[in-house]
Order: sequence, then C-alpha cells, then structure tokens
Amino acid sequence: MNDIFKNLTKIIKENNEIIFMTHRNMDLDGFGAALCMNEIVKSFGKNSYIFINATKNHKSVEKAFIRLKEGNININYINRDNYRKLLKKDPLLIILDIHKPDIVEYPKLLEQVNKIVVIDHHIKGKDYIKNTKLSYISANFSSTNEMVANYLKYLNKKVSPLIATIMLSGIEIDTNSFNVKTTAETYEAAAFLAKMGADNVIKQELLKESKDEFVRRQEFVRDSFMINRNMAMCILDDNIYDKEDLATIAEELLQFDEVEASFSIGKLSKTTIGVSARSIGKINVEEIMTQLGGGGHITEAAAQIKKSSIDKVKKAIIEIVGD
Ligand SMILES: [Mn+2]
Repeated sequence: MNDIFKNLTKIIKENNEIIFMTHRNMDLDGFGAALCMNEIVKSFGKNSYIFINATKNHKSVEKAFIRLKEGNININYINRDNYRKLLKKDPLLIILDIHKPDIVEYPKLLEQVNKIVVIDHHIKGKDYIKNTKLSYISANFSSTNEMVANYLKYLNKKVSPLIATIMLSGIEIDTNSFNVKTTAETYEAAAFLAKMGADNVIKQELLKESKDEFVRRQEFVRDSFMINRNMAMCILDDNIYDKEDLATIAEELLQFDEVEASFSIGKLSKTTIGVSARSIGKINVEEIMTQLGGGGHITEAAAQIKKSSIDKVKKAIIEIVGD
C-alpha cells in the first residue's frame, strides 16, 4: 500500500491541474473521496476540480453541497458544460469509486485526457479503464473513503470535520451501516475520521431519507417472499425506480434468516424491467443475471430486460433457479 501511495504522490506532484470524477449518480462514497483527495492535492499547491452532474444528484449529495457552502469550504466544481477550457492545460484525471469506463459521470472525458489514475474498491470486472498511470483497484476495502482515508493517514494530513463527516457517511452507506464488507481496517478508518471531528449528528442528517421513502421500501420488503429454500424476491409496484432503489432493497433482503441470495424486480422505464441481485457469497448471482442478459459479480449483479414485464422476469428467474 505504501508503494502505491508513494507512486500516487509522485504522479500528483508531476501535475498542476487535477480533476476528480466518480460514477454516474455520485454518492457520498464517491463524493467524500473526491473531497478528501481535493484537499490533499490542494495541500500540494495544485489546482483541483471536482467534476459533477450540474443538474441531478442524490439528495444526500445535495445536502452535502449545501453544508460545504455554509461552511465556506471552497470547491471548484466543474461539469460537462464548462470543463473544456481545462483540457489545454493537460490535466490529470483521477477516477474514484468506479473503474468501468462507461459508468463514470462523463465517459467522454476519459478520451480527452492523457493521464488517468483510478482508485476504486469494487471487485475488478472485465471492463475497466485502461492505459492508466496508476490503477489502485482493491475489493479488500469497504469503500473508496476507506482507501483515501488510508492515504490521508500515510501523508500525515487532515481534512476539516465536515469533510471527515461526509467521508464517514460514505463508509456507512457502502457498508450498510458497518454490516457488510467491514473489516478491522474499516473501523480504524472510521475512528481516524471520528478523531478528525466527524460529526454523528450531521452524518445522520446527510443520510436521512424521507419517511415516505422509508415506509414505502419497508412495504416492499414486507411483501417479499422466498422463491426457494434460500432465495428471496421482492417485486416493486408499477412506478419507475432507479437501479439504486432496486439494489438497496436486494441488499436489505440479505439480512434475513435463510436468505443467501436476493432479487428485486421493478420498472426502470416504461419498457425496461430491472433486476438487482445480491448474494452473501455462496450463490453466484452473476451466473443467474447473465442468463437474463445482465452481468456483475458473484455477490452483486443486475440485469435490464427490454420490452418485458415484471411478471415475465419474475417467472424467468424462478425458472432459472428452480424451486
Ligand atoms: Mn463506493
């Protein structure tokens, strides 16, 4: 790890303009990591920018934007409408919390820069950003915030309490409140952030959702059912949902007795049905999703089925896994 951090520092020091970008629909893990890295590179005297979606963001991220503004923490946000002027300065692009090229916030930017670094905690897939100066992809970490907190520690630097709070919120989201992917090192990173002043009350405020959303999701979970001995399924209603909504529900189902794999099915658009599949590790949900034209990893996979119905997809999954 120290060799990687040494190399990362060298690469940062060779550059003057540094852009951070995460995945589409940026969450607090991606954003917290970008904020931490933004502070680090600024401390090296570099110009730093965070590439965001100017129009639509997670509610928790919007809340963080407001908090940062109120706290007079200045950040250079850029977006697809105004980033081009930076290109002639030959910026370094650091991609955080994602390594698949087509899911970054703005894939076109990958083609327009000469130097890319990737830092991500997801299980490395077949499709990844190539020709990088440095690629630090390791599923040994709960979150990208855990990885960059280690970098901060290595550098013996600090971030402000608010940024530490946002980083801790990111770890909390990615570990489902320290329930999954959590190791001794994860708690150490959390303690490190708490010592920097991460605030539990503000963290909870960032992570709060509307009561309606919560109740709605619990209704879906309540109505979920076992499709065989060890697999649970949840069917959403006829409204249109985000892939993240499906993923959250599939993850929630895993916490129940007997459930070793879970599926949530809902509409992603009028004509597209989405499935999110999760497994605690024994069942390979990637194999199941591949049969529906999707993909992923052993424990996390998904599929999108065009011109189908929730009922047809439900039957197809039951067919594949058997009773
Ligand atoms: Mn993450």
